[in-house]
Amino acid sequence: MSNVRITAIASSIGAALLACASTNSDVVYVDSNDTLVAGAAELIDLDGNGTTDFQVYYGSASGWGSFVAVGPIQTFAGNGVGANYSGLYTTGYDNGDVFGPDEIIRLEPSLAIFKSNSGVVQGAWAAIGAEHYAGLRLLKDGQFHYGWLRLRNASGVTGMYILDHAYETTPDLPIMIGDGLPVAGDLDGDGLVDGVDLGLLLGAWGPCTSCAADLDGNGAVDGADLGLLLANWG
Ligand SMILES: [Ca+2]
Ligand SMILES: [Ca+2]
Ligand SMILES: [Ca+2]
Repeated sequence: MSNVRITAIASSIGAALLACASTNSDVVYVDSNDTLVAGAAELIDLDGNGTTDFQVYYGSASGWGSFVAVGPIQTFAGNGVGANYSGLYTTGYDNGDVFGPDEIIRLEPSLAIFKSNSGVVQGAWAAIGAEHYAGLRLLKDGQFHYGWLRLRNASGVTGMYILDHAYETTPDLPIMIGDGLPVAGDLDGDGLVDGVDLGLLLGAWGPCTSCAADLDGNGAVDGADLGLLLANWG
C-alpha cells in the first residue's frame, strides 16, 4: 500500500470520526504493570497524592490455600471495593461496565481469586488468562470518587499482574470501566489517533522489536498495526 493511499484512507476516516472524538480529561490513568509477590501487598495510590489507598495482597491461609485479595487500607474507612453480595469475592468488571454508587461496595478486602488446598479455584479471575477490572471507591476530602484497577491472571494464583488503574477526579460520578485507557495507535499520547501517529507508525515500518508502533507485538510494524491504528482513528 502506498503512503499516498494510506494518507487518503486516513484523511477520509479522520474527517468522519473527528467529530466523535472524545477525551477523558477527568479520568487520571496510571500504567503500573506490577507482578504480585507471595506474602506481599502491592500498594495502590489511586489518586497519586502520596498516600496509599488500596492494596492487592497475594498470600495463603490454612485450609484455604493461596489467595489474592483486593481491598482498602484499613485506616481509611470509606474506601471500598466492588464485591459480590456476601462480600467474599471481588467483582470482576469488564471494559464498558459502569462502577458507581449503585454497586455493592465492601470496606474490607475481598478475594479476587482463591485456590483451596484441594485444588478448587474460585473468583472472577480464576481462569488462566482471565483479565478483569476491580471497582474501587476512594474517599477523598469527604467525597467519594470511583475508579478501576485491572488485574490479569497469567498462570493461576501465583501469576497475577496489576496492569494499570484509573480514577474519576469528579466526585460522586460513576466511572466507566476502562475509561482513561490509552488508545491503541495513539503513539504520541496526546489522546487522539491522527496524522502525527500515522507518521510515527509509517516511520517505523518494517521489522522492529519492542517498538511502540508494533501495536500487535508481532515483531514488525506492518499492515496489521496500520489497521489497528486506523480502527481507532479520531
Ligand atoms: Ca492516595
Ligand atoms: Ca496521537
Ligand atoms: Ca505488528
